Amino acid sequence: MPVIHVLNGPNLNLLGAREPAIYGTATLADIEARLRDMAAPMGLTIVFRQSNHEGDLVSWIQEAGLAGEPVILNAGAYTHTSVAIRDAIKGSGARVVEVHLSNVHARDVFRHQSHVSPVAEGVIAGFGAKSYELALLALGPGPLQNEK
Ligand code: CA2
Repeated sequence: MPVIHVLNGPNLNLLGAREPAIYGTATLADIEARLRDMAAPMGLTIVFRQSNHEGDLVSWIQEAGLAGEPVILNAGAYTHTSVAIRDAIKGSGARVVEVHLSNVHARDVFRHQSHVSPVAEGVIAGFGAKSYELALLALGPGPLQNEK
């Protein structure tokens, strides 16, 4: 069964517990369960991971990219700082949809810059947990997939 990696960066393990006004009330476990429910009838397997360590994300992106498996990536704050994550995407040829729960462009100026966006296939931000669902729809099978 085709695999989609869902990779989550620093502090996203706190989802649901703090700052619900910005990030919503869904926990990361809720998001994982929802994606697995959506993926099954699409014939897709989800590998869902979170780490607070940049190197873990670099290794997981390489693993996915070298296997030819696409990635839904919320790199958290590393989005705005990590050249290593950008290089991992570019270097491994990973197909990436960048996601954010919040609309980063409506927030602090330092969140407006992304090292991921220039090497991502697309970006979805601002829809809370639904951002992940939209990313899965973008990558999954469907009548629109080859129209770009
Ligand atoms: O909106 C997003 O998804 C972000 O990637 C979340 C990151 C932030 O640094 C990015 O600019 C935008 C922060 C994730 C931290 O998540 C928390 C959740 C609950 C409580 C505290 C942090």
